[in-house]
Amino acid sequence: MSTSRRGAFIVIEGLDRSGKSTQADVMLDRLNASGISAKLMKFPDRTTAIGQMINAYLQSKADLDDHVIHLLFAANRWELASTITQTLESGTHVLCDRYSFSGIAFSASKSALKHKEAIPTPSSSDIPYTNPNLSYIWCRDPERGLPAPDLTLFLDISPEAASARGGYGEERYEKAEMQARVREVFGQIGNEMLSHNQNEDRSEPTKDGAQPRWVVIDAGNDKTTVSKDMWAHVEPLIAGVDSPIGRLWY
Ligand code: FDM
Ligand code: MG
Repeated sequence: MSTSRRGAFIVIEGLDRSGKSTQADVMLDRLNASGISAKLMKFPDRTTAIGQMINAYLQSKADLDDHVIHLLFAANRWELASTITQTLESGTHVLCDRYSFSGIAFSASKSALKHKEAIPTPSSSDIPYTNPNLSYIWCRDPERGLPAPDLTLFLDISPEAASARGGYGEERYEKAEMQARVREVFGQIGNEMLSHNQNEDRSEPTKDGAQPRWVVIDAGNDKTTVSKDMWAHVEPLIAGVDSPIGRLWY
């Protein structure tokens, strides 16, 4: 890659059991096998002090207020934001297994579950808050300003197909009803990202315009098909990116 180009920031999102981690490994191997420098990251990163608090919460060894755990997930990204930026600027691609979109989707859908209300939407009814607990906007705000992915691959799978892959595990959130809610909020985030893409006034982060920033991949297909579908969107980025690193929701 030429020295003026930075690495691409590629995020893989999706429900539990959609194949994110498997596909991230496949992609990393493929890039490395071609001599392309890429680093794999994952959120939550459970190795930091904040990550250990998140881990205890997910394993039900600790109880935390819903707002607190939401902010810890966001803080876990902020503590690694400079690593992401520096890695990209050094010309290395960053592949990331989950990011801010999981942060919003899981917290906002938890609120919807708890209150048995419709999924909170980023509409005017949100300001002033009609749903003060973990509204979509409240959940999104701590993520504002984080490095923006150049591409997000959303691995879409129905909760039924996901649970047929061997059932959910023991961690918090690994329940069919929650997953169905999470998928709805992910759909809403996708719509918001896509409408943002179509705003012609935006100058960053991709200049060529050909690369949509949020792509839905049918993760119900076999592993090889999913890898191939994902690669078609990643390939245009492997030569590096010219434009500066964007920031989320600015
Ligand atoms: N999760 C993940 C969140 O609730 N918020 C976040 O910001 C992130 C990154 O944590 F249920 C949820 C999603 C999942 C759980 O994730 C653990 P992994 O990928 O299974 O480790
Ligand atoms: Mg999990």
